[in-house]
Amino acid sequence: MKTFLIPLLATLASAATINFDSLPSSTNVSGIPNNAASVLTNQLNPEGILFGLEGISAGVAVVSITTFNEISAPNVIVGLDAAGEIESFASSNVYFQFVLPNTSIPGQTDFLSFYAGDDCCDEDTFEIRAYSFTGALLNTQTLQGNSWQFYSLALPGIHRIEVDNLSPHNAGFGIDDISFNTPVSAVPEPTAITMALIGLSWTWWIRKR
Ligand SMILES: [Ca+2]
Ligand SMILES: [Ca+2]
Ligand SMILES: [Ca+2]
Repeated sequence: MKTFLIPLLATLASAATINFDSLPSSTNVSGIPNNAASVLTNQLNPEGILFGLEGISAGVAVVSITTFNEISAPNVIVGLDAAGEIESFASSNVYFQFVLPNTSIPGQTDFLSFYAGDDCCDEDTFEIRAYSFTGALLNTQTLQGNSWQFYSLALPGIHRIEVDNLSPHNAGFGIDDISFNTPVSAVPEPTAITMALIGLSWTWWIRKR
C-alpha cells in the first residue's frame, strides 16, 4: 500500500517554501556581495526556481542584515544588477522564473507568494509583475508600506516574476519566504502536438476522400 501511495502523492502539486536561512550569505548590501557563495542563479534548480534575467540581472544575493527584521532569520535575498552588484543599499530589482524541477525546461506554477520589503524605518513601494511562458503579462500588483508586504497570486501559467522597486534608490528591500506550487512544464507536450497533427492529417485525408 505504501509503495502505491508514495508515487501517487508525488504527482500532486505541493507548495514549497524557500526561506534562504541555511544558505551562505553576504553581510554587505551595496556593491559586489562579500561572499561569492551567496549569489544565487540556478542553485535552487531542484526546487524549480531560477534567479536573474539575462542582460538585466545577474541573480540575487542571500544577505544577512538584521535591520530588515527578516520574516525568517537570518537571511533574505536582494537583487543584483547586470554586473552582479547590489545597487545602493539593497535597491536592485529582483527577477526569477520557474523551470520543471531539476531541468532547464521552462516551467509554470499556479500559486506563488512571498514577502517584500523590510520591517524598519522607511516606506517601500513595488510593482510586481507576473508573466506567462509566452511573455504575456498576467497580473500586476502595487504594494506599499513601512513593514514587510505580503504578495500572493493564484493563477494558472505563472512563469516569470519581476519585482520592480519604485522607491527612491536608497530605501532598500529584501524578499523572503517564497512559496510556490511545484512547477510543471510550460512547454506543450510533444505527444500532445503529435496527436493533434495526426488528428489534422486524418481530417484532411477524410475530406480529400
Ligand atoms: Ca529568511
Ligand atoms: Ca521599511
Ligand atoms: Ca526599505
